[in-house]
Amino acid sequence: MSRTNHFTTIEQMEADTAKLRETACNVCAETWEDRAKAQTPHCKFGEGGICCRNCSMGPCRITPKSPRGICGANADAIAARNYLRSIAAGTSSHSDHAREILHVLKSASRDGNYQVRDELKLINLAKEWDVETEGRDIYDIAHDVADVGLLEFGKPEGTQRFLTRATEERQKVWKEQDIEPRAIDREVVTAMHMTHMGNSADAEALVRQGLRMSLANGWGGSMLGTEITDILFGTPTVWTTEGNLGVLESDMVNIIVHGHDPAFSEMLVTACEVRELVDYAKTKGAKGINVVGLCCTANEVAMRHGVRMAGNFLQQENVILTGAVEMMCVDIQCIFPALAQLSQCFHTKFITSSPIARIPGSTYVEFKPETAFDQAKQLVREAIDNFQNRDESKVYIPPTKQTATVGYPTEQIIKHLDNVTNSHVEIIGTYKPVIDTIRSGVLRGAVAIVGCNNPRVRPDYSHFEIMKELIANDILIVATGCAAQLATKAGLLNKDAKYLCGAGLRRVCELVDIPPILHMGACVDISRMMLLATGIAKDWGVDITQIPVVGCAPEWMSEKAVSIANYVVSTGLDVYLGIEPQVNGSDQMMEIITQGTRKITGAGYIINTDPHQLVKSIIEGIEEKRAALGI
Ligand code: BF8
Ligand code: SF4
Repeated sequence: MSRTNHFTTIEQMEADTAKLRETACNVCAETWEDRAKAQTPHCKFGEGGICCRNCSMGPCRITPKSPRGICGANADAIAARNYLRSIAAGTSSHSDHAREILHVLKSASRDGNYQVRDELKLINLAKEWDVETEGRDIYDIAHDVADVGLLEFGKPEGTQRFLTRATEERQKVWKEQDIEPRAIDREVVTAMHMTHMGNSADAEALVRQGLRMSLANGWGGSMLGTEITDILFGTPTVWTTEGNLGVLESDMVNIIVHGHDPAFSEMLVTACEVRELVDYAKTKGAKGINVVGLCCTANEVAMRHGVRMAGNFLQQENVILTGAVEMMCVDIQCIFPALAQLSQCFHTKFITSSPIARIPGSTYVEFKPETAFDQAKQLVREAIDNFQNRDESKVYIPPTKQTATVGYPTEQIIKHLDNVTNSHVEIIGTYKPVIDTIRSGVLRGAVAIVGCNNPRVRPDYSHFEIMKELIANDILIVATGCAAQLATKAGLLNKDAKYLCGAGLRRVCELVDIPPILHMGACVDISRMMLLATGIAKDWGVDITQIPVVGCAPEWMSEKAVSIANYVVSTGLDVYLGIEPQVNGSDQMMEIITQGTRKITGAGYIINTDPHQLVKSIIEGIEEKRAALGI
């Protein structure tokens, strides 16, 4: 039985989790709720960012009695160095992900495991990068494009190629402020060098490097990741799918793909469709193979194949706790090491696949582009063989799920706008229709809601409250990552969510035939949001800092999110945070991240851990931008 309402409340989601925690209790397993409790209260030095272990004279902790570390570094220096190191880790994660995808493009061939699916996007990128295209084989072009892309990581001279996609005003700001990112690896290495013992102690200089390095992510690594993934696997299109635990099937072989790198999950999804394997599943008593996604992988495969989504970050243990998962295959990032032990309480096979994410207790199958499809088929076969080991006495699948319309990269947004402007040739292919609705006040503005969920606040609650309030106030939302997953679980990606909107947004949803929250993909796809905001500013003819568009990460937790928040601020958009960055042990750092960056990039953070107050300040911020534009 499925339960599909207009939307699923947080209380319903929590009730499902409570049932699954009973299962955890029965199999003597712990979950993040238990560990979060055991970790509370959190270390105040860590929370404030004022514990330094950058050399072995320490660790040094800042207190009123000991305001300097042994070397003399104060709270400002230590908090800023720790903050910069977070941005370095986040930038590295997205960018290394992109590098892997570029290597996959390098290995692509007509008869190999990976092909070029979006030739037009490849040709356009080749032209943007001055790679010869005339009369050449598409794979020769692809390999040259991959080489040029790979050089973005280590080229000795010059800045990131994608910077020229930004508005002229942004390019000028980045140049004048000396935060134009050079090679991606260079920016990360510079950050690590700056934070080594005995180097920078100046908080502002450290934050400036954070801005520059984050741009190497948003307008470098992440943008590369998105572009090359589209070239290899196709630019996403609109799909109707479903989300939440109810997408697991009691009578099918359930295979979960979890992580971020689509090279792995794409192969598994394709393998699950192989006729011979589906038939094999039937010989084992299953009705078929049910492949579903978790976290950002879910976003990737939902947008390209309509694959259903089991949930977001803090749902990962719940999925195993259903007792109905034959295999969970993970690649990189945001994977709880706890999953290995938890899987052992059930029949679930837990497969790791990347040398970047090795987890004790997992079965490690290193995934290689040359053998990818055979490896994927072998894993699916093993999952099918495991179906007979399912212990029905441990199985409980909460029936809750919602339908969701997903897959709105910028190309799809433009296409939908074009559909309603067919008589006005001059605005075809532009954001002018949406600008007109913002100008006239039918829409007040737009908010990009991104990021994780986090036990520091009631998980998913902040997302839900903020989203409902924004759409009720005629503010369109674009979402990625685990925020988009919450919208999926809640039913807010359903076109019926228009009934929760103000009259203006509802009219837009009906006219353009969209839900009020547009699912733009995984966290690397926040680069798509940067291009969307850039396109709006260009078509409007104003600076990006002027448009009534902001970013919001209500429940962020990862270092990737710190890097993202910095590149969004560097791009000129304010970022509203529902979790405080770990720098509050330094008054100077709190001032820099909320005010100081405004003098550099024109934007900064607004922080409030109360979602109702946060959404109030978002709406006020949007109205202020409108007033400044005289609209
Ligand atoms: O990159 S939103 S918990 S899954 S970090 Fe992770 Fe956060 Fe989810 Fe995707 Ni993004
Ligand atoms: Fe202490 Fe300075 Fe070493 Fe940090 S770098 S641990 S503050 S002595």
